[in-house]
Amino acid sequence: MAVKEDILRKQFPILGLTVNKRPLVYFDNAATTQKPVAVIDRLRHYYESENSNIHRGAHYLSQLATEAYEQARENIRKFINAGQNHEVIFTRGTTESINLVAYAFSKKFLNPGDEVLISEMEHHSNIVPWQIACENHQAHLKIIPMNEKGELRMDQYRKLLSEKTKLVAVTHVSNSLGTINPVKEIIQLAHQNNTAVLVDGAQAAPHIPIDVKALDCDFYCFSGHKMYGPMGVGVLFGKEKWLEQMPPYQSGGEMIKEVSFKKTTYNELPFKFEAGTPNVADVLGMEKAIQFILEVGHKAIARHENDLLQYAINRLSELENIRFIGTAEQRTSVVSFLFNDIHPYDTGTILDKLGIAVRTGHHCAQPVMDHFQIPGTVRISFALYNTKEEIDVLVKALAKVREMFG
Ligand code: C6P
Repeated sequence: MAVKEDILRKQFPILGLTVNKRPLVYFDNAATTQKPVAVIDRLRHYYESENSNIHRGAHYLSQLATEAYEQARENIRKFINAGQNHEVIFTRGTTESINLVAYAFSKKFLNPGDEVLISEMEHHSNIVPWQIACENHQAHLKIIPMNEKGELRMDQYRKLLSEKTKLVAVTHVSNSLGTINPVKEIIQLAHQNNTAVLVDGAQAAPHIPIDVKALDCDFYCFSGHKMYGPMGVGVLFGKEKWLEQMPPYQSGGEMIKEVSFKKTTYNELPFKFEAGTPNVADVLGMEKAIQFILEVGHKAIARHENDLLQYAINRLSELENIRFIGTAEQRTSVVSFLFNDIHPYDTGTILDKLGIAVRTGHHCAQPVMDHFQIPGTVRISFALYNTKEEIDVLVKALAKVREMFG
């Protein structure tokens, strides 16, 4: 790591907790990461010294908060290498970002008989909005299948693309399998077919650099809380050419230019898609989280997390009767498994008694569970502050789980 492990961990106060009389081992980072002091302090500073509603305020605090909010937009634009500030829309998170596109893009561009293509490994947030959109516009939802390793079947993808395909929506990294999808190739193929692409980056943003220009994606979505930032805030990147043509998603204050009872005109980008008072504090917290990631460095993060992933796979493989779900060649930070025919929930409950936080169940990816014909998995997911010692603690704890369940 660019920063020493113990110094880095000290920046996350919650990691010092004991849970059930044991030092907390937090392996639920795909659900949400913990927050560094810098982010917590940023929120405090905002509410102590800057709090005000933004835009159109004549007073000092309003100008201060507006400047901070718009500077955050600029810094986040740089982080994802978007061309223009107004292509960065602040939302409540990935779910809202996808819903915005599913509603507004579909309203403008999806017609009866058209198709939307998603993959078998999507999170429910990138399935249900498209089901609803297809239902509303008499379009069809098509599914790119995956293989037994949990990799997308690109041969099938090529076959599914047709002149009817209006949009492809795929996850950059699978939350249940850890697979990193070849999104660049997916986008190139879609564009050759005149099809727009939305990338769900919820599980990518904390681990790999995002370059929306290099990807050439039409939309990219992520959440602050999965990348060391606050909950309740996220980003939708959208190419200007689409955002300009799409109708508003929500309406009210801020998104209008002029309102009369006869006719209302809409504000310019990005405000057209930011109705109501925005979540200023959490946008600033997310900006701080991004600064934190950049300070540690993407290379150092990747090196450390890949080390952890490899170490976890090796150590867990020493256990008898462990079945890994998701063994893609390209993967990051997630290990999903079943252990000794013990129900994942039981494994998770015993691990919790031993101070270890893991997630169990279908991980909001029920089609993935259906594919593998399982009820769910035990999922461990890493962040930059996890250690190999914690993996050793987990392996020991799993031996105890086996003793208890025979
Ligand atoms: N996955 C997990 O434990 P929100 O809730 O809007 O911040 O993110 C939704 C979402 C969308 N796409 C992917 C790939 C995701 O992993 C998630 C959230 C959490 O895996 C909660 S179920």
